Amino acid sequence: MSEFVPYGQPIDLTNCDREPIHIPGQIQPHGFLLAVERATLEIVQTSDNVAHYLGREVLGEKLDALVADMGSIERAFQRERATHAFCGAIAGLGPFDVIAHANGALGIVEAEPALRSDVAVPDFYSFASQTVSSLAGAPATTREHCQTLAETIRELTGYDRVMIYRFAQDWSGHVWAESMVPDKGLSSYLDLHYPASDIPAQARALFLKNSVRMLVDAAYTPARIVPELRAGQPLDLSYAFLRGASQMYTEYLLNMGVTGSLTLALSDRDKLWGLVACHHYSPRRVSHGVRLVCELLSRVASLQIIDKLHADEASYRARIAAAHSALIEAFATGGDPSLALSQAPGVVKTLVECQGVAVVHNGRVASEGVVPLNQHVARIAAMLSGTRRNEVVATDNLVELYPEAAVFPELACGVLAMPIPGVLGDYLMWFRPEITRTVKWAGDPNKPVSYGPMGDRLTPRKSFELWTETVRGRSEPWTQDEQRAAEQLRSSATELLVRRTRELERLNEELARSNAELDAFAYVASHDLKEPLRAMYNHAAFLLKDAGDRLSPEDTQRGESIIRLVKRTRELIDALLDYSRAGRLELELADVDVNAL
Ligand code: BLA
Repeated sequence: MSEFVPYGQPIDLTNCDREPIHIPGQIQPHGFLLAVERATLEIVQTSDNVAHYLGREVLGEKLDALVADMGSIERAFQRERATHAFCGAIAGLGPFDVIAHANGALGIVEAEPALRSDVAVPDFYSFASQTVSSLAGAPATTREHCQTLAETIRELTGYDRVMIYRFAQDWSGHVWAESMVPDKGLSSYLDLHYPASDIPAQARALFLKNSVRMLVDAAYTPARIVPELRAGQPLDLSYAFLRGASQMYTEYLLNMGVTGSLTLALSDRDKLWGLVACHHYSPRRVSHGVRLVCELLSRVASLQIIDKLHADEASYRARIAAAHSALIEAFATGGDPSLALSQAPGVVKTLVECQGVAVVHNGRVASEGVVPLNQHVARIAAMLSGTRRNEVVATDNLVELYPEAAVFPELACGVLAMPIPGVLGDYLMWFRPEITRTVKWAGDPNKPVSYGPMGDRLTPRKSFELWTETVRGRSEPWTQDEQRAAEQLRSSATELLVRRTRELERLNEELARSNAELDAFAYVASHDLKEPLRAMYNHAAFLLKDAGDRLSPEDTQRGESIIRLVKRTRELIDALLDYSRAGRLELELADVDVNAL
């Protein structure tokens, strides 16, 4: 995080991401605050509204002179997290909800008049535990789960609107679930997106320290901490419930017409993943007990939701694995994998979430779903095979790689491209459109009620516009699982190709071996055959020579016939022998009269 603007310096839209909100120098006035030396219990700082509650100033007094139940305060002083010490009297007045925590050498005590309207905490606990078990049992989607949480929190707290706000990787966020009071004509914020700057890093960090945050009245008059500084330092209120709010936030709320808010952290161990944001259109305060129950509920629900998200991710991975097998089968069938896939783009499309898919094979494009024109797809493939050969390429900003993509953001701003092994320039491509095309923008629920001194920036409308700017030309990014899916598909396909090449080599070798065997056989056979032929020739020749004059002309002819046939047979065997000798008949070009041929 960047360094804080020094305490007391003015904050505006240019430096609000560095506002030191943990040292606001003031608290909300629905309670009062005492800071004491833990060692001596001397009250060294107070909020300047103490007299309003206690009828007098108490600075310099001892805390144990005001409070009867010091034991529970001392116990709370052992902890950094603000802990409910007791509900009871202070200085003979009461009852107050007293909350205390330690901050270095100081102990901080916060007191809020107890709310008479409160339902007993044990009732809330049983309500909460019922809700938790019904959430656990429900076979719902993650979003439905969030919806249940929003409805439960609204029922529990009575706020007009309860939203589940979910952070993205870049800390922008969107309203994921919403429950509204039905009879106030409120319009929905569901699915609206906001930039990271609306809840800056230091505000998010404080939610990990204190996961419940109530602002009773955005138009409050602050109660100042006096004395303002001790040893030159302002009082650190990171863990204090009464901590005064940033004007950036109060003005934001007032511009929306919202006065009271309650915000609860949704985290996964030490990572904030969302908020429960409650709005009320008039000032609203709920007791510490109700806040505790909400906190408990949010913590448990957060774990359940994270669990469900992990399960969703696992089932997406299983879906990817199934598609992977189907694709590999398509690769394996037939002779030409690219061709096989170009005949089955529908199978390709099932691998990852996308709007469309294209198979590029020998410069030709087969597609399914929404994709850019074939000529663009072919050019993207050619460009990638030139610059990123053999690489899986994933981008949520296609224009960066292929500037012409600027003209079709609704078709493709993101591409996941996988070179098909074996044929240079053949590709599988999955496409996603610009994020804003997939975002719902229903009516104008963000119409501001008023503008404060910072103008129209602190309005959801302006925020949404700014968020839209940050994602212009970008698609939903490809997750690691999705990129890995393409990598794995490529390596499986490569493996398949290698295996197939090896198989071919093996077949070749086998063929060569049987050829050699055949050669040997032919060689031996021809020799063996020539032997009796030679004998036949000799016998016939001797017969003609020795008994020539005793033979009839027919018998002489027959004898000559035998000799001719033997010669002919020998020629045939020689031809076979020539063929069977390695290299076969080698033809010298000089042997052939090409003209005559
Ligand atoms: C705080 N801003 C917040 C919080 C929310 C929002 C939920 C936490 C609330 C809390 O502390 O109780 C934003 N609230 C929203 C949004 C919606 C909503 C987006 O209901 C949409 C429906 N805020 C700005 C800008 C700045 C800024 C431009 O919009 C300056 C960088 C600052 N927001 C800001 C600060 C806080 C805050 C400093 C912390 C307030 C505090 O704890 O004092």
